[in-house]
Amino acid sequence: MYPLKPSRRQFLLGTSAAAAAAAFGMPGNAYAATGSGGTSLPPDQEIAADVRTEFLHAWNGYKQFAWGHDQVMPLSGTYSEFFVSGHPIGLSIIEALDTLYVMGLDDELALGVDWIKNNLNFEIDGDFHVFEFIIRVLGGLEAGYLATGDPELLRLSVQAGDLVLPAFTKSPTGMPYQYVNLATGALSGNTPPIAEIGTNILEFGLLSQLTGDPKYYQAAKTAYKAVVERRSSLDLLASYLNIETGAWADSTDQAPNPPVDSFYEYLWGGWAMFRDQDCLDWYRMFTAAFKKYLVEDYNGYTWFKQVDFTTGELVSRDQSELAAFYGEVLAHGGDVALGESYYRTWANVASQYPVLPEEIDYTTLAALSKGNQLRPEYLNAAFDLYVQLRSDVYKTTSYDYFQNMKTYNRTPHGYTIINDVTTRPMVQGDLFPAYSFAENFKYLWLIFSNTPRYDYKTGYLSTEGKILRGLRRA
Ligand code: DMJ
Repeated sequence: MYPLKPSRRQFLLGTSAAAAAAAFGMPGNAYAATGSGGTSLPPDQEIAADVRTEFLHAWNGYKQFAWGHDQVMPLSGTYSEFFVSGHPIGLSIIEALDTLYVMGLDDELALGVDWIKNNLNFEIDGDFHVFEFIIRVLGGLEAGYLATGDPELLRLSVQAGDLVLPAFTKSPTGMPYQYVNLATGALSGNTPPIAEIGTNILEFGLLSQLTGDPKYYQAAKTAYKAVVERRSSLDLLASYLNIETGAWADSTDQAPNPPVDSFYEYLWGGWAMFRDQDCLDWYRMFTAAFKKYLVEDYNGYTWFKQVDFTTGELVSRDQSELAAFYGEVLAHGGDVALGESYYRTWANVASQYPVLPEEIDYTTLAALSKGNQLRPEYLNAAFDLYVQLRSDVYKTTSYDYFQNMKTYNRTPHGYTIINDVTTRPMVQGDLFPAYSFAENFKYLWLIFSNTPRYDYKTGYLSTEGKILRGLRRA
């Protein structure tokens, strides 16, 4: 239990809104505009109970309209498949396993595991996206295994890993193809972004640990190394590589935005989970280059500009909401002030858009892409920064995020995406992305519940919110 200090309100609002805004690095009344209203938060356990209730609201919508399918469409009461149209793999169930566990929803977890054991079949003649399959399916099954100890989940994890491993081992460079047909093994897609090449060392590394077979870890490491070797003399990387020729397909370094974001996140992860010295050295090398060429102070806030990776010349000043997680990685890596500063940047954007737009022009904060796919990244950063630093400000901003979710994303049958966050009322879309079962509610729950089922000191989560270390068996 991490009780809120009586001084919380003072910390955020102080004797005047301006003083508090200054403490948080924001102009004027920016914070009050987030909807916190200046009131103290309810007790942690009350918030946690509410989070679980709202998670169940989303889960029950999925059970009612989409059980066994990949994703629920809660407005129309229908469903859609994520990987291959017409071929469900129960993705939302796989993504939810460890969330159900840490929330103590053991009956629901048992239902989910039962469905997987009786129905999950990877014999599908269709192209599966290797990166998404690894972070969502392999990671989800592994976390489900760690939560339950059920050997069938380990068997399925191994099967999942073996299905995508040839995307790496049959590539001439060791960098993975983008798609694999699960029934035929056919590989396709030869120019992935580097996030798709590097975001696998956690899931593959864990699989090597669980099986004692190093081949998964080695494949991930080979792929990582192949990208790092192609860095420019400035220690910068572009975004897309041809994995057959090894040639870059573009010239822009856009870290930590997609589609390169988790490439850098997993370098830190390779060190944090496996004490891989190369990963740490590479992480430090790229972070130093970011600080030199990408990081800039613009209108009083910290941003990452996009530059030519060979010259360092400015390309653009856009920022994706998906980059908002990066403050927690920086803090993990020892750059706490920079990480907190980048978080404050996004808190300021959140003070102007209660649901963040997918992409902004950071010179004006104008929304370049006005939707929001129920994105968890800003909350992901708050969770990790809170666990690292125990500063109440991350609880308060998370609470605001939760209240805004309830205000804008809630529907009678669950939660849904927003097609336009700039209108009032906001325009809702019709999808509950499966990752929100793995991420949004889990981060909120872990922040406020202080659950004994998670070890806050040693825990480590994947880019998809899967708890790959730190689950404590009940
Ligand atoms: C998730 O699938 C993961 O967080 C991934 O790393 C990037 N984006 C989505 C959620 O926005």
